[in-house]
Amino acid sequence: MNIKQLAAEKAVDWVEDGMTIGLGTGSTAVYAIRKIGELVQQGMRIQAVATSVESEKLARELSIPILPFAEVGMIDLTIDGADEVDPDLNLIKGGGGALLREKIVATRSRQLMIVAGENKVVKRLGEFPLPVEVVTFAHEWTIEKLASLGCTPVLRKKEDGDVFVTDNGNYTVDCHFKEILNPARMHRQLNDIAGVVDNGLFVGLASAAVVAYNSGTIEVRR
Ligand code: ABF
Repeated sequence: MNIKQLAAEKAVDWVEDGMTIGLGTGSTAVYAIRKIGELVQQGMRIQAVATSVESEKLARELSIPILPFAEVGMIDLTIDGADEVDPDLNLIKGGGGALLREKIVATRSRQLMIVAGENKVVKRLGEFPLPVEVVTFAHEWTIEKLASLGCTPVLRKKEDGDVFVTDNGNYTVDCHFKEILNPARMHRQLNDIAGVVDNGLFVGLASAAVVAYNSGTIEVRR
């Protein structure tokens, strides 16, 4: 079992009958979704919302009941991956291109449990380029504004060279800061830029992180 799978399947221990679950996005979250699919096959009654088209497709293939958003009160537990986790459980997310739906689901969740291998744990956020979701209209101007915050912004492209488009029809700009000294302040500065939809800084949103180490140990940080 690899450490992504170790962390993800441990987090599913907190899934209980009757819960509404937020399904994350990315390769680590896939392990959690598959484990939840097994619980559903064994008769556990849960319902879910997904943070991406890709995760919803997998959930439906596994017969995990998907709830229309209008019918969701609060989400009991969201299990999701991350690109970086700092000692305060602040995160960089969005490497998978799903930051907007992930943040919307996270802010509707009683608990956001992050699942990650030890390689995602950092002392300070920012070495991973910070993803920022921007509208396509005049995105060149938005990119210039992002640069004025002290990063090197790079419009995300697909392998075929076309511009990556998110599930929401927007673009993603990867902002190379090297380090982010004040994530809360940076989050506000980014979202104050006209054209920015949201950014991959998740400040004060995660309630726990399940971290798996190559040694085989699992740590639950709260
Ligand atoms: C998603 O999972 C993203 O927010 C984050 O970038 C990604 C991490 O991917 P992986 O689990 O494949 O490392 O939630």
